[in-house]
Amino acid sequence: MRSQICIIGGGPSGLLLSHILHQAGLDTIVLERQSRDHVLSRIRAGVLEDGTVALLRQAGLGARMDREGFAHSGTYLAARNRGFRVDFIDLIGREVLVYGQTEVTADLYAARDAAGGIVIHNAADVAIHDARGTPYITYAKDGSTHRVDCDWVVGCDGFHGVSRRTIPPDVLRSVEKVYPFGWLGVLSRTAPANHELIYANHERGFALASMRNDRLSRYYIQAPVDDPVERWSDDAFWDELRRRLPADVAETMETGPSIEKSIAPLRSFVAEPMRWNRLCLVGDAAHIVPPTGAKGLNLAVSDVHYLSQALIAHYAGDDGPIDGYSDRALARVWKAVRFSWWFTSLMHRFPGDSALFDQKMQEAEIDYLEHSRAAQTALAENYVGLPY
Ligand code: RFL
Ligand code: PHB
Repeated sequence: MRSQICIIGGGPSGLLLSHILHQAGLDTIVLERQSRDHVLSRIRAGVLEDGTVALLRQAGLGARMDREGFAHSGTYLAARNRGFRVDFIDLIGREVLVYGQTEVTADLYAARDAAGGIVIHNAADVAIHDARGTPYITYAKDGSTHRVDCDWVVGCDGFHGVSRRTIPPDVLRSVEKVYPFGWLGVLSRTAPANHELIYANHERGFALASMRNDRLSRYYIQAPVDDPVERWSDDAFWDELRRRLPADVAETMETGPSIEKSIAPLRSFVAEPMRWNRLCLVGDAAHIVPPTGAKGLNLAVSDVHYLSQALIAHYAGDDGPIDGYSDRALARVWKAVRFSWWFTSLMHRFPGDSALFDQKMQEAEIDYLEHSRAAQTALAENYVGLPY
């Protein structure tokens, strides 16, 4: 097989890139290790920046999102069981949309199907060859090895994928911070605790009240990353969540059986550069942020924006944008890494000797945020999303 661009990974990055390039008349093949059902069953992000929403609409992917997504013009921050609202519209005149990554991915698959796009699932042992010259990819499926020749390889294969590892270690520089805790997440068919998200700082640890729709809630609590999920009964989860949320919310919130429960580690990670010869990296393949700022999926979308423009320019005879892709994408990535690190540091309990001092500093900063329009504006700008 031959394709101008071979995309490894059929998550949101790979599918969106494939879709936008197709609309510009470029041909792509997407190779995905998992089945489609597996990709669509992963519960992940829930909050879309306004720039992400605009890009999805522009790519013709806005119909169901605009019908079923929920515009949130603010969010709540809480400390010591008391919350206050940060009003995005009042502060910066922009807002976010609550629409799950699962739904974005389903819309992308529907759009690729309608356009006759090629997405090969259950592709095992994907390997990248000759990325320095004329690249080709090999993969195994149905008992035989297949080959795709291409001009460009794009690694959209997430943190554990093969693409980043193909770049020689003397070229790639990785920077990483692993946080000493994880997030225990629960999805339940219950009404959301509040009409907007609540990010809660508490002496027992962070908690987040989020949602997917009127009858589907998503909650997280900070927990030891090596806690076995089975140790957390539903009752234990709800009791701990209620202890950490604002008192008025905890008293009235609906609880019920969990339909998904998992623990995710928290890390900040950036690999530079995001291009090596004919191989480019996009999304989680190049960078990871802790979920506190809701930035991961949104960064994947901004990478797709820069790279799609760059590849379109390349095929029109202009190599300036593709030569600048890595620097351009990373400039935005680092700012989101900073915001996610800051918000994580502000809201979580860190083990260690200075725990009480750290807690006092957090409470003072949250108090400052409550009463300073300047501080709230900085939060709102970053949360709703920096410009492309
Ligand atoms: P993905 O989604 O990981 O997709 C990569 C795809 O590549 C496939 N793959 C391979 N295919 C072929 N060969 C190989 N060798 C392969 N190795 C892997 C995988 O099967 C997969 O299908 O990366 P992508 O597309 O870059 O998208 C990134 C986002 O998924 C991620 O950043 C977000 O989910 C992060 N995230 C959040 N982001 C937000 O913007 N807002 C949020 O509110 C938010 N909340 C979250 C999150 C991530 C979480 N977890 C579980 C880590 C909440 C959580 C709990
Ligand atoms: C979610 O709803 O899954 C979610 C929302 C906001 C975050 C992280 C996750 O910051």
